[in-house]
Amino acid sequence: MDLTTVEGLTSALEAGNRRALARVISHIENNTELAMPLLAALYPKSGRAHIIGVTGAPGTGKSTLVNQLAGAYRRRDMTVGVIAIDPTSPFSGGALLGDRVRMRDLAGDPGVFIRSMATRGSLGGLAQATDDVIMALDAAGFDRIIIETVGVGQSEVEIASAAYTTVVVEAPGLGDEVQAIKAGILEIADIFAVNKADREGVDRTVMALKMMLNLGAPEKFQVMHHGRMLPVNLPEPEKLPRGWTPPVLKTVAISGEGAEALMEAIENHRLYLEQSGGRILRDRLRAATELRVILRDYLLEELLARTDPGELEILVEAVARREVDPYTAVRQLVHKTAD
Ligand SMILES: Nc1nc2c(ncn2[C@@H]2O[C@H](COP(=O)(O)OP(=O)(O)OP(=O)(O)O)[C@@H](O)[C@H]2O)c(=O)[nH]1
Ligand SMILES: [Mg+2]
Repeated sequence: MDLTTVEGLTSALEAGNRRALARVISHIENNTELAMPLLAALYPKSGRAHIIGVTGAPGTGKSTLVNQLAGAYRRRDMTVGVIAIDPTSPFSGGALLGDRVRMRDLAGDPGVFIRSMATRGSLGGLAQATDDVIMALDAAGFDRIIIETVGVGQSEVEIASAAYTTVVVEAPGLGDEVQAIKAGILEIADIFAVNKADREGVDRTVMALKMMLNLGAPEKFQVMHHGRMLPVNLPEPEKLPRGWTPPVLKTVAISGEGAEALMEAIENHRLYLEQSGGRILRDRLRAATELRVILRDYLLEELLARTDPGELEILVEAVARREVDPYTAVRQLVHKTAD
């Protein structure tokens, strides 16, 4: 099998060749010449996997829980791809692992593929590369794809838009419960896992979450998708499906307690999305966002390639000296290159 061509890589990847998959991912991450033709070849073969985001504050037990979740899916004979976006994750190797034995089991299992991605580089770049790697795993035939991200800053929101089901992991004893439960998390959570349920204070955390859910009563499927208005013709808000209340589950990732129930909750949410039309809606929202992002980057690149660097420099100078405002400068640039 020729793993140096698009055709060779694509057919090997589809046949379940893990080395081919790893190579495809490297091409995507390094944005090589093969990246775009590979993405084009693989895209029509994707769209089958259920994509699960797992996010939460540092150290809440996300990796340990993802481990258990992957194990639960394996016991149901489903294949699992894991992407850890977190430099300190045990998945990236070296770091301490909650349960080494289980992890070793997973690592030797051909039904599981684990890949970590570094958070370096721009957020937008990472989000796009992540979407592309998810797509490659999807095309490779994994039934479930789990993405772990640390919930600091915006990244969890970005990643949540790639997932169909977002699990937010909380842990007791993070101090003031209401503070630990970050604003905005209610809008992205489809399921809450209160991990480290073997520790004191777990019921208080569960209570606090349930209270916030009742108070906030967030409505999924609003036109504002993850806080952003999307440019797509959506059904009337009142016609949008409702009726998913995020369950709050207790888990003990180090023992595996609750992992099975968490998997079932994820599967329930998957069914809910399918039956309510939510999956189709999310696909459209994602396509709209993705197209806009790629279009923006593409147009910028094209325009800059056609622009004389000297001329750009002159404009930059003029704007810096306040001789021209940046809006007029942009219009000048665009119209000049359009001719
Ligand atoms: N007591 C207890 N400890 C746990 C549990 N789950 C995980 N831990 C421990 O918590 C620590 C952090 O676990 P990780 O799985 O690395 O947490 P994480 O959220 O992935 O951490 P980051 O990726 O660094 O944000 C480890 O020492 C785990 O063994 C649990 O259910 N109970
Ligand atoms: Mg981790």
